Amino acid sequence: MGAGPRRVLLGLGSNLGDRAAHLRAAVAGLGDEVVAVSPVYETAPVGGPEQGAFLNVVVELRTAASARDLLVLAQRLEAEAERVRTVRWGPRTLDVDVLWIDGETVDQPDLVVPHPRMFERAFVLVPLGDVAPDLVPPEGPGDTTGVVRVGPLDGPANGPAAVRVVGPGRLGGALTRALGAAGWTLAEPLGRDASDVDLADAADGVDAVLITTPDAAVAEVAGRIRPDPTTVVVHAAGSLGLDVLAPHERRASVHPLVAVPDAAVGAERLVAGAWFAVAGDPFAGRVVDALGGRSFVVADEHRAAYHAAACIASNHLVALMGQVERVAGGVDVPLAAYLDLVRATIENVAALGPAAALTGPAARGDEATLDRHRAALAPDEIEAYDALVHLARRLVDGPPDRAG
Ligand code: GSY
Repeated sequence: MGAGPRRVLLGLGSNLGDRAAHLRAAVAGLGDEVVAVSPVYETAPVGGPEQGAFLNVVVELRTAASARDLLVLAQRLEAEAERVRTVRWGPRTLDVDVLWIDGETVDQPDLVVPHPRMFERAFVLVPLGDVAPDLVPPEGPGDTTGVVRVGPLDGPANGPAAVRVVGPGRLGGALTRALGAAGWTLAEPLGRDASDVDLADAADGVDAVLITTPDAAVAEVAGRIRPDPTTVVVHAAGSLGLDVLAPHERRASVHPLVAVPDAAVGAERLVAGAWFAVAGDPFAGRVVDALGGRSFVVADEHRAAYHAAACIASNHLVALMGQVERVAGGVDVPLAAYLDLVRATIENVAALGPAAALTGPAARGDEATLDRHRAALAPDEIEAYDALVHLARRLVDGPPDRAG
């Protein structure tokens, strides 16, 4: 005979795609046995590779389902969220853990209840404290750094928001299109030539103001918006910290690692699973979720280095292609002839990492070939050529010994 209904606690987490939507769908899939859902918390990832922040909730059920039934249900919900198990502990659309079943312990190869790590994890213990405080150890949830309350799962903090874009250039236009397509309300945008525009009321009647002006104008534009403690002021500048958004209380930044040649192409790329650097208010995560993107947090003190890497990945690569075009053009070979090579090389880097993807004379230490190249190059191409040979050698030699 099966057990009667008893209290069950499940831990749900998502850090891929529209995280709040995945959590909402999972809770809906649990049906009318759901008794309580904790608020949503945005939480720094624990374990696994570098990955974006999670949204976590704990759900309380009253159910007669067995422990095994619950595991099957959890796996069905994960499959419905199209979770793909590629990297162990890696990013996932949905993770459902059976945390606790009143009066029952299970110790089987694929199912251990209580969940063996639940009492070590603030991303479990904090939401658990909202729905089942009796299960939280008396000493509390421990270090809760990186666990930020977002709001109720079905509350306004997780649905489509109303935003105003200030500075509708290419990026502002792309964000306007992409967020509009995701069902967000876009208030009348305010021009990027801010000097003749009254920005004082920009925060009125919206959840957030997105400042997409050139970086140099962000602080000045933010300073002209009348602060409203309920409205988040967000910038999209890669190299700037949150300090430039003073005097606003709720500050965030959302920087897409996306090339935006124009608003239409940018909008397409923004919703194609793009990566975003985020910081500050959890509203940043809401923007990324609405776009179905992936995010990582970059603290103010690391912004400049993060942005330098973004420029190397994009602008410097373009500059290098300019050198390819000049050198090849000098012997009447078109740039187009090299582009499949470039694409395949990027694929190799993605699959193997830069060091293993490196081939060619610098990787082999073939000095005679490198000398032939130098002899063939125009004098004003040699400095850049040698700089890149130097970088290739660093990859071959491995990381420098920083101990000495
Ligand atoms: O074990 C659940 C999946 N998961 C999570 C999670 O849900 N939240 C956070 N913050 N980190 C995590 N690492 C893993 S694995």
